Amino acid sequence: MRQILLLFATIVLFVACDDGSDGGGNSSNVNNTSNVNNENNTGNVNNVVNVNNATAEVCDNGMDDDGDGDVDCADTDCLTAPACDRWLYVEGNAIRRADGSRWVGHGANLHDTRSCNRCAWNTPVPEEVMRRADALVEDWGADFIRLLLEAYPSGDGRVSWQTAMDDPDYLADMIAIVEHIGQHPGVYVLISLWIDPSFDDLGWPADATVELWRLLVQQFAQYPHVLFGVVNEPQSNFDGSLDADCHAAMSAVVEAIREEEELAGSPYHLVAVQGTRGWGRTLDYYVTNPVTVRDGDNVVYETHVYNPESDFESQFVVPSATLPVIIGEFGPADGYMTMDDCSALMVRAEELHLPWLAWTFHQRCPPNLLEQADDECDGMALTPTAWGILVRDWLTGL
Ligand SMILES: [Ca+2]
Ligand SMILES: [Ca+2]
Repeated sequence: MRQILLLFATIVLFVACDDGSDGGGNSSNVNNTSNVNNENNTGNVNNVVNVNNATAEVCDNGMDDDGDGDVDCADTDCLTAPACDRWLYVEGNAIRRADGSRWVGHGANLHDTRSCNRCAWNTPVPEEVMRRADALVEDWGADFIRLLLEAYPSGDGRVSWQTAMDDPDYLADMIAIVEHIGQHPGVYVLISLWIDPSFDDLGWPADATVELWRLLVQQFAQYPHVLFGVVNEPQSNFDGSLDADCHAAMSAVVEAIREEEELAGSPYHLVAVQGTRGWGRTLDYYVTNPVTVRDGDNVVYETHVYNPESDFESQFVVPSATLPVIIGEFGPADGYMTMDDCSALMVRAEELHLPWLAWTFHQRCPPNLLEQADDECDGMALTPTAWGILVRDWLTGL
């Protein structure tokens, strides 16, 4: 809306300044007639627009200046305002807010409009993703969301499936969703490439992934509530023999992100690199070989925990002693992790100040936080499963 108002203002200004180019002083001239109307007719629609446009939101005065119902940092006009500084930074193994306080976000994974391939066959409904984000924040108490971008190499009947590089409408939807999440004060969103045709056979980023990240950073550079998650899960490599190669592939993306941020003149966002093996689990290699791009500034390390409590020590307790660690996924999975293990994780993560994201705020992408219901792609009842109740109670109790 703000851009439309500015456009109106620009048209009015252009008309007002145009009378020198057509011989001047000709009262029958259409442009001059417009000038008269603008200056004298207070009922003129353009003048009304100008009045509104002149009252922009001031982001630190405690008032709703532009009358849209949102005050200061709660107003989207202030999303990138210095007065509402939401930039995070890494210091040692800690993630901190701009004021130096420790940041420990908690929340869940949230799928894009394709919705874990459940809604890729329907017309995209970005408002549904926004509605779920709102419920996660307002009803469940989350202040951290991992937004999962999914794309496929071919449509196979899907309505929506291409990457943000090839589908401008999809990219526009993702921008609208990220902006919407940013309207919640203090809420952060980890934009994560979850399923992407550019990944190689081991789920690593490749050249086309780097190019996609360049585009995404160009779009999201100015948003301080945004973190970037390079890929989903580097797979296999169980003996770690490919760790150095995976590290190099991750570093290439970090390098490209930093280059784009520097071009955009933005601070460095937190960039999450994922464990080098076992479906993103293992952070060992980074402990001895942290990412060194731009001295490793604002790089964080993401692990996915579907493991018994006995694995926690090696999986995130030891790595987080020196690295800033984010638990990007966890949840009950038969044979891997019980509900009790999940509870134990939340206790341990709290002691260690580790952000976590439960898997997943969805009804068909197990372990599910939501029960299945009608109208899954638009308006479904958001009823928690037993796993959902455990997470919600933790979030609302924190
Ligand atoms: Ca204000
Ligand atoms: Ca306002």
